[in-house]
Amino acid sequence: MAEYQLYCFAQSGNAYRVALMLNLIGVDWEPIFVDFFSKGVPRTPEYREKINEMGEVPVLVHGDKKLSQSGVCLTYLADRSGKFRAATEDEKLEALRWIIFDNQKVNGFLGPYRFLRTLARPPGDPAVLAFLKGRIDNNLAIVNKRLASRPYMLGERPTIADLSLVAYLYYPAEEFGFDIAAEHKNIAAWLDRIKALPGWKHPYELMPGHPLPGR
Ligand SMILES: N[C@@H](CCC(=O)N[C@@H](CS)C(=O)NCC(=O)O)C(=O)O
Repeated sequence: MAEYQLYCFAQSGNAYRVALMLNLIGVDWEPIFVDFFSKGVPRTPEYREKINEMGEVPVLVHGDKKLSQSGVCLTYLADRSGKFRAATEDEKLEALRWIIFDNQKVNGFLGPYRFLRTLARPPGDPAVLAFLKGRIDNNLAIVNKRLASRPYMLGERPTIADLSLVAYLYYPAEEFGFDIAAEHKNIAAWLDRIKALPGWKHPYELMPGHPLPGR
């Protein structure tokens, strides 16, 4: 058994944050496939009882520790490995600030938007999609502006704030119906910088479950 296990599935950008971090820090890890699309596993009482009472992936298992919320998992891995860590107290607070903004407003809207537009059967209500798209454009512009004057979210080096914010940003543009990198040039350059880090892999390479059967 690998040192770390990650409950995940390929389409989950929330899980990708942690899968990517595990790969970038070069630890021994393995994915445990959670069948969300055909079996709704995270919604089952068994999953909530045994794996995560919040009914979500990712869940990171390390020895007798079982962690959920990608921001918590990233913090744990950064503290243990010393990599992608926010170093000073100010930097830690700054990383947390961006992780919360990301979870709620950047990928927190982008994930449901892509799900409702492309993956849900039946697809979501157009009015809901229009609301989400408006918020996404606004919030990606905030990140793009931030990246105009620094290579990474906190400054000169990549941290867990960056690894949180890339959650859904490498998935194909067709899945969103718009091209994030083409519309936000600083985000595009930043995504390329992160992609060049040793150990980077695409979410569909890192986590099981792609392509979805019958799609
Ligand atoms: N803030 C959480 C979000 C986790 C989350 O929403 N995960 C989705 C998959 S992408 C999930 O498990 N959803 C279960 C459901 O909708 O029932 C994190 O960052 O870990």
